[in-house]
Amino acid sequence: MPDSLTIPRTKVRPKTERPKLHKVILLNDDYTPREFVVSVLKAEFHVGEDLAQKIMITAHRRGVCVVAVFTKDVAETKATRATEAGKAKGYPLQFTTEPEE
Ligand code: NFA
Repeated sequence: MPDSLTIPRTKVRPKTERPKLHKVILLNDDYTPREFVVSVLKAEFHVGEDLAQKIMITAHRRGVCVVAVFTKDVAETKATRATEAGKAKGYPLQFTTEPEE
């Protein structure tokens, strides 16, 4: 019998699938104060003042802005926590998630 049929491969190809990333998206609204949006971005997403301002103003002008990407669970947890932070103050602030292409 030829070796190719009897000798098992010893070099195993490491098959590590990357988890699909999900975007957290900030939605604009007419009521949540800009400074509050910035404070939530800093607290929940650990971005600095300048980037938080940039994300907030982009959502304000364009309607939506991608905040960051994470694994599905982390994205959903952060979006929920950030939305709850607004709700706790009576604001309609909303964060959603969607899978990356
Ligand atoms: N549009 C809000 C305002 O003018 C600010 C805002 C920005 C809210 C981004 C939500 C998201 N006060």
